[in-house]
Amino acid sequence: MKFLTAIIFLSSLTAIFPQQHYLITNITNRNKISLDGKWRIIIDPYEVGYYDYRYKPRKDGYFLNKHPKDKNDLVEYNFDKSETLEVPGDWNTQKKELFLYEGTIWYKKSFNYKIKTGVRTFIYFGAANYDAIVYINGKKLGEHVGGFTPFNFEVTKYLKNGNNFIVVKVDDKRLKDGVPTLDTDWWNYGGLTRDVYLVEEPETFIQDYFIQLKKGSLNEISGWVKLNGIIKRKEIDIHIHAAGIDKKFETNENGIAEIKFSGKFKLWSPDNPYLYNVKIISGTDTVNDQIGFRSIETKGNEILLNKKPIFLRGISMHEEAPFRSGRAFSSADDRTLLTWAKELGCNYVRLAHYPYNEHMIREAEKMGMLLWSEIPVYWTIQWENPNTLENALNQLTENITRDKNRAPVIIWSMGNETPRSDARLKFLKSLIESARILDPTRLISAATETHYDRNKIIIDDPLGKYLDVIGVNEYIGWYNGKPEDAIKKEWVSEYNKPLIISELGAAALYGYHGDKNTRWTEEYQANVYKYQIEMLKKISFLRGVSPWILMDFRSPRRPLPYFQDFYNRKGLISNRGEKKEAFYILRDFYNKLKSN
Ligand code: GCB
Repeated sequence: MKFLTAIIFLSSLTAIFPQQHYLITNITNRNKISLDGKWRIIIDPYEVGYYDYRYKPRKDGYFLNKHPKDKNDLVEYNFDKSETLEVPGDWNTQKKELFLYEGTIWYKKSFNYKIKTGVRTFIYFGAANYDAIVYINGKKLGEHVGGFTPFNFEVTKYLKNGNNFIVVKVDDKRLKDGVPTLDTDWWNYGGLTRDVYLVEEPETFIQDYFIQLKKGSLNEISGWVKLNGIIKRKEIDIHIHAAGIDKKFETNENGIAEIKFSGKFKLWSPDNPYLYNVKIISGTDTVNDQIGFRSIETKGNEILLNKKPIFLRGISMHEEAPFRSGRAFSSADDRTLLTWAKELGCNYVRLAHYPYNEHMIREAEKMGMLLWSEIPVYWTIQWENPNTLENALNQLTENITRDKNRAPVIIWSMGNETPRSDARLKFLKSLIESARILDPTRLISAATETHYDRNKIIIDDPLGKYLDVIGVNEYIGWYNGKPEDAIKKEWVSEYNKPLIISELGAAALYGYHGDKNTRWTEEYQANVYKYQIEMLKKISFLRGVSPWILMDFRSPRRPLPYFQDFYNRKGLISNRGEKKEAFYILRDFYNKLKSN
């Protein structure tokens, strides 16, 4: 990219997403103080802490964290005498009475702070589902919408020496114009579901950067570094000791430096997930990151990783904690899930249907697991509503901003099973255009639906034209037809592009046995997998598959007593970690593919 093009590119980012340039990336390696642990909470189904009795926002809401001035003063709440919840963590699985709760809960945390000169402080939330309004010492910092992406606010001028308090109003009411909308097949886990930190930075600091191999190249790095602060023109040093790189660049008056250099890199791949320590220095700020370099492209029907064709042996996931069935929030949760995927023979995981915790991406990076990363544009959202589009764009931007330097992420998915219409196409096209500006190196996909003409399965969704890889969900043998129908199907595509079957599957209750025609038995599920595998082998343009799903997960759409009990049972592993028969069938298929 020529310098001028880089500037146009970077200013177009700022123009499209003016509010987006606030996110501090690489939180893993930042200088931070954890605010995890117990937070005081007030459950507020009527939002009394926010609205007065005329339903107008109150000036003296719960965010003031008031205490009576004297014995005559009326204050009808008290955080200090209230219950607590653990952060990170969803509220539904921490208290029985909150299991089905959807609404507002106020969180409060007090902490001691010592003001340091020359230090700017930010509060950073890994995620809050769904709408969060954040206050510090009674002052509003801002609001964030979207339950699965990080956000931060600067708090420097609001902090005091000694005791400070943060109040967050978290509301997880489902909304018709939201992203996702009212209807999903997963639990609406509410709360401060991910880590919360205070991040300390110098006056001018390295806020964000893009240091990746240029599309199609195995040795040229192309990207940028962005400073945040007053002294904008500065020198930037980039050291990659293990690759013998030591380069200097200069930022422009907007604090942005274009980065370009070549090197001989050991390439990151599932077989060799090699990470370089990349050190970025600017004045008094130094940021380290562990970055893997690899290329990802398509050519005709092929997906090329580091220029070589690859087949994605995958599995879909939800961000659901193994054994305890709540929102997963720790590296340990994520390692368990990824280890199961490895045992299954996977080199790839579909992180459905929303952005996961940064821990998941970092673990996959170390373990060598390729990833599909998605935003919750799910089923039927409001395609014609500009606010819904802005919301989706915002979530997409935050997801890409956070993970654009992470090697395992190879695909950005724009959504799942969205019904065909002109308005939907326009909506998704604008997401795709933005994704390509934000990250010109990765592949774009979406999980689409096909149409059936007797035994023909036809891939002709007009969205396909704008995707690099076509994702298709199909449930032959569960929602459609009989398991054995799968082998009669002939797949045809209007696009000369790689296909990933992004979902297939059937449900089974672990330990429930019977003949292969009996629903909910492990035998039924295994039989679906057997026929599906036979079908997959015959699709010449198939380059990956991520069956639904690694582990049983909670869903309000699944009330059938005994078999479901509010779990979607399509897991190859139960919510208690027990492997069903179909697990071994898929594992054998993957093992054979590996040895080919
Ligand atoms: C789908 C959806 C997924 C559901 C799954 C099911 O097509 O993409 O979110 O959970 O089917 O089990 O029905």
